[in-house]
Amino acid sequence: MSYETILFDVADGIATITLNRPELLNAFNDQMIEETTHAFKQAGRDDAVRCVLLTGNGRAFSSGQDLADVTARIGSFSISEHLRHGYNRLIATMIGLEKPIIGAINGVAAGAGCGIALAADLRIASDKASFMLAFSKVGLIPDSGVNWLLPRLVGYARAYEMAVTADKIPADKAYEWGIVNRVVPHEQLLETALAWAGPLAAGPTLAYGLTKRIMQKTWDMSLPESLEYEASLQEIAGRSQDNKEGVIAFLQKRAPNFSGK
Ligand code: T3D
Repeated sequence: MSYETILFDVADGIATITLNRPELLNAFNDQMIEETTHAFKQAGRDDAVRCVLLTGNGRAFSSGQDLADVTARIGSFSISEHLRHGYNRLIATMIGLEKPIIGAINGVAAGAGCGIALAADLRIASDKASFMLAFSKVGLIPDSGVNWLLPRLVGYARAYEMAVTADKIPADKAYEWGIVNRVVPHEQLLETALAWAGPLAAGPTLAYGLTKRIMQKTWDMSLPESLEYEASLQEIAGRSQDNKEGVIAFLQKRAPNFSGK
């Protein structure tokens, strides 16, 4: 598939997806939702990709749903169907992708753009970035996974505050609240994100993926269930080439050469 609304590049084990409608602050139309979902699926299928970097072109990460598109549809349009066929598939694809996703948040992440930023596993924010649940400004509830992802990161009170005020949470506050892992000067964002992605792309991809799977599932489990699930996934990790290589490398006092398998 050739892309028109995003850029997609694979190098050194890292797939970089760049949201690319800068004149509209990377607002999502249907084509961009479709292409971004396709790119994440492609990154999942390609064994050469072991880490994904998601960022935005221009001064925003994403301003969320393209509101001009919404206006054009009034009358003949079901939001629930739009979510089911669009954002829900994108978020589920990101969450289900068993490779680390780094969000390099270059500017405002609003509405669905905020949900998509939150669906990354790690977030590095430029000091110009901000997070905004713009939904209530247009009379909507949060969607795109926000109601599942955000309270888990910041707790109910802060998540609800963000939803009802629609205030922009600047990068330093987002760091303090646990929304982002790092804040860096704007001009160092991509360089820092790539410096983080490099070692992840050379890491034990299978173990990283299983870790992502279990850390999402244990929210709904009791401790005994979680312990049992750990044991079953560790059985898989423990049979991997990377487990063997990691142990041998340790004993030989050298850096491991992980294959991701
Ligand atoms: O249909 C469904 O499935 C429902 C799903 C909904 C999910 C959602 O995402 S709902 C929330 C949608 N997003 C918003 O409500 C945010 C709207 N944008 C803003 O509030 C502001 O643009 C920002 C706070 C993000 C940034 O403000 P600022 O002052 O830095 O930029 P600006 O001047 O407002 O925007 C620059 C241009 O981008 C401007 O166009 P112009 O005047 O230069 O021709 C603006 O209209 C355009 N733009 C920004 N956001 C959107 C947009 N155009 C369409 N859709 C947008 N979301």
